[in-house]
Amino acid sequence: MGRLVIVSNRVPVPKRGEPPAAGGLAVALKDAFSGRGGLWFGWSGTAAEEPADVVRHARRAGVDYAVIDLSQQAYDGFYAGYANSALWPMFHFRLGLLSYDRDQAECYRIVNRRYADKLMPLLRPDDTIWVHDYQMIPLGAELRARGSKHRIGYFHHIPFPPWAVFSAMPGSEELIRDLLAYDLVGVQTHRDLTGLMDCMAQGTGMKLRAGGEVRFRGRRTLLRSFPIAIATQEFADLAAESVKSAESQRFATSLVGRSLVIGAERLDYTKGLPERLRAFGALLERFPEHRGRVTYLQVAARSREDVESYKDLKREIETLAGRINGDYSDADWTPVRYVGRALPRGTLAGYYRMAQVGLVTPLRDGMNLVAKEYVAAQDPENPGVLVLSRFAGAAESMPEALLVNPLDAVGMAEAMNTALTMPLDERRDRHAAIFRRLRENSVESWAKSFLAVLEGKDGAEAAPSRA
Ligand code: GDG
Repeated sequence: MGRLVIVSNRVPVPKRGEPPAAGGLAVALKDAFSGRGGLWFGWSGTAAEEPADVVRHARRAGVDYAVIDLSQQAYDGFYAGYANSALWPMFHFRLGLLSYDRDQAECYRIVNRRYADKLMPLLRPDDTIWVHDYQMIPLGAELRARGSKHRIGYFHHIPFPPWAVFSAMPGSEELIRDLLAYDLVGVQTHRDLTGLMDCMAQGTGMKLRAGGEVRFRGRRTLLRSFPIAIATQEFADLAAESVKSAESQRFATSLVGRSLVIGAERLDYTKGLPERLRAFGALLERFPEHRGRVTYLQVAARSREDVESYKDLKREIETLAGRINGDYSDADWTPVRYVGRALPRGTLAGYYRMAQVGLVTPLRDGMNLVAKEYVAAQDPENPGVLVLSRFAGAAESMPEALLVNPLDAVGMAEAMNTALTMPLDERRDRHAAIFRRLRENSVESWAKSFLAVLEGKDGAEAAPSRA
């Protein structure tokens, strides 16, 4: 078996003497490398005025890590520009926030070309290449243009809208052709797969074959959904341990017997934070019995602060939180506690376990791992209730959560009230059903099933055709 080569925008290069990264792709792909070794390639996370044109290496447990810097100009155009000001809003159905600039789009392509130039000499003929996410869509085509005959797969972590939305993007046909350079394109959910197939059919004018297969210029591309998972038991153990810490105990004391409602995410307009705050305000207005009895902790980790729409969002959230606190606080009770930075993973896990209600209410989300982590963190004997947006990919596999439309503040307030007053038996039943499903779908099997299809080893599929 050849090596596995992962390409992602950020590379979790392990630092000497530090434990491996605790979250994200590093956990998901930990086992995918074992037994075959590999290479993880991508951006260093550094934008320099004069980027060193060298690929920096580290090697750990059979895996080479290779990263390159970006120039400040490339970073602005590629990352803050086209990827996060045009692709990100479009893929999340937010055409009103889509800001397209031809130079930035060109910069995105130049960066992907540079990645292909730097990656190509590092490849061996029998490598399997797995490219991650929207920052890298053209990479497969760029590698093919340089003669790559490898199996190359692409996984799209964020939603995939139908053609009616996708085609609003200038250059949409080109993006579809880029995807056709891959042997396998994976998305998170059935809903995303429907969007992807619609874009493939309408963007190329071709008919799709049964089973999600496109043939274009002698190449076959498979289209599949692979819902991403978490390391459920590990997270459950982390939460159970963390809740015993002095820090968690201090937090519990500060709640003085009040119920805790929690939300935690990157500060991003797709996550529905203003809508959620308004809904919490509606809860206090319409269900006055909760006044003085519920505390809502919102953790909002900073993200993409150099993108304009994110700055506006921060101001809006601070204003809303301030207004609710102004309207309802007492001398000894603050309804909204707002932490505007990331908390350590263990701390967060403990707080999830202490919360009677987990609010995960994005306007759109590929999957949303917080929804899964919140359920994993609960005490099965006395679990909290997940209030989940129907627009999160996670909703497809969590029908026992209280599903809400985040645009309906009163509906969300009602769901919060239902969650806060739900009898123990019902909470246990709902939790047990979701928890069982989380354990059945491990993060290891997510990576394995993607690679099995890509490498033609899933039994049902023949190996993807070569160009
Ligand atoms: C993209 C897609 C898809 C959050 N706040 C803190 C913190 N987090 C951690 C969470 C979770 C991770 O960050 C966020 O993952 P999500 O899935 O919720 O969201 P995105 O970052 O938007 O991820 C998404 C995902 O890719 C994977 O495919 O599910 O739909 O948008 O693990 O716990 N971690 C720490 N402190 C925080 O304050 N330590």
